[in-house]
Amino acid sequence: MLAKSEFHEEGFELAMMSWLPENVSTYGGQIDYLFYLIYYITAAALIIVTVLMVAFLIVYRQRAGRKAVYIHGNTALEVTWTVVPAVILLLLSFMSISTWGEIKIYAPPAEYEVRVVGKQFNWDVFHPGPDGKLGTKDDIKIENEVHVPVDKVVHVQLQASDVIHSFFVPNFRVKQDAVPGRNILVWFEVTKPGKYELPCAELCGFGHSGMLGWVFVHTPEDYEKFLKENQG
Ligand SMILES: [Cu+2]
Repeated sequence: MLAKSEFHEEGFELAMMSWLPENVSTYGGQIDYLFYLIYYITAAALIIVTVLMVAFLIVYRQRAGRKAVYIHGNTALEVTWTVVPAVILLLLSFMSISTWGEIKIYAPPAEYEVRVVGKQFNWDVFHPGPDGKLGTKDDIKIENEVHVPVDKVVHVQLQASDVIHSFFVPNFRVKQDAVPGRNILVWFEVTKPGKYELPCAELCGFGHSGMLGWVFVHTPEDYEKFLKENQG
């Protein structure tokens, strides 16, 4: 298993030739690492299988005077092509477990908290008001806009009021279903201020394709400004 620091090695960043949206979250590198690892393994398998198939088609094609031979299989070959993919799959599972645990199970303590409720066809977002606490009278409710500070652990209490939606922020490498009747914790820490797309990634009805929100990641000064502008 690779140490975490290796995820950010320069050589690796170059080798990825990323065509994914820019990663701006602390754990995005680990997701991308696994994504590209699986991508390159499957690409290699595709190339090997295709080349062999074409080669066998040509080499063993029907020709005058050549008789087909009956063979009963090859134990060594069969063991190899069973064991090698099994070992690769096991390795991938073990490598994914720690990343999955870090993102989905062991969230670091919240430094900022919002509540996001998916409904047909909007995101209702509740921010803590001037008292800094979520779930109080001065909460700031905005449709389709999530405002969070940069470099802080953000907890999202994810809910849905009608059908299943999916909270998807490609730049953060975050995707989580919002399920009616459940409160699901999503967390992230963003390293770069900006405005990032938040589409609903679960077909949730006729207005699904228009269900688009934005996550605004603020510097501390910008966040103060947002608070002032939205008081009361
Ligand atoms: Cu939706």
